Amino acid sequence: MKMWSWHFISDVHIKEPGDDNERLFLAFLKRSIDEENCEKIFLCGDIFDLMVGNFDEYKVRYQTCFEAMKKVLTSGKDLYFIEGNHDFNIRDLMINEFTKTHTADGRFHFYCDYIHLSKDNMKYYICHGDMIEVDSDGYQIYKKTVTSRFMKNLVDNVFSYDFLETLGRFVSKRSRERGLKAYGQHYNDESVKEKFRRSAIELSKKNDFNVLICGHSHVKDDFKIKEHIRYINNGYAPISKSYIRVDQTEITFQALD
Ligand SMILES: [Mn+2]
Repeated sequence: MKMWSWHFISDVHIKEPGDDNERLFLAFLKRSIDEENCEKIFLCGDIFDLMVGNFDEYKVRYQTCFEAMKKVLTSGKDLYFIEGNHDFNIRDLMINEFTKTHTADGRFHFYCDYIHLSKDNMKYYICHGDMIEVDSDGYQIYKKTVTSRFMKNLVDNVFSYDFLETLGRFVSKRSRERGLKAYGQHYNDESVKEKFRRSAIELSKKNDFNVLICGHSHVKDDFKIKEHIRYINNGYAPISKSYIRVDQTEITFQALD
């Protein structure tokens, strides 16, 4: 049997070029590229702390990250990008960068919502996590609004990059302050963990999968929903300093330093 592995990371929240979070992300990509058996690399949302709208300025600002992501493709591996709630409305930016202007041979895959994949008789449901969270009706309405066609047009054609940068930093700071109160400072809050387990259970009632891999909660978890159904969350990457590795025999957290 051919050896293979898939690597997953989310919630790195890179705030600026050269910060520790970017270093963590680059270490993840390098490790994945260097592992010969690694076939697919999944970026499951909130890789960037703020990336909204199809602005070329992001390619300049995060040039190192974009180059490293290209390297994944030139090394012959598949790269999957799922939008998070901090990096969204960027489909055109990503598709242009990794599909049209680059010889990616169909290895770059972009998703706004979730991915369903099967391998060796196992079914995987992969997403950021915000859209599966239970008891979040207000958030779902907000998400529908900010990702609507109207808002996308507004962002791309009316707002400027500088204006969005300023607004984004303000909103992001506010949501972090609220997040800290709601989710606890140490990212291992039991009530958040319990809520996401509940969300995973609900999702498993309506969708057929063996493994759910997501992020968003910032709480690391590995939970057996029932026989042959499992929920895995890598948590907030700068704290967990790990990524998820799946291969033909097991699913593990791998340390990153
Ligand atoms: Mn998130």
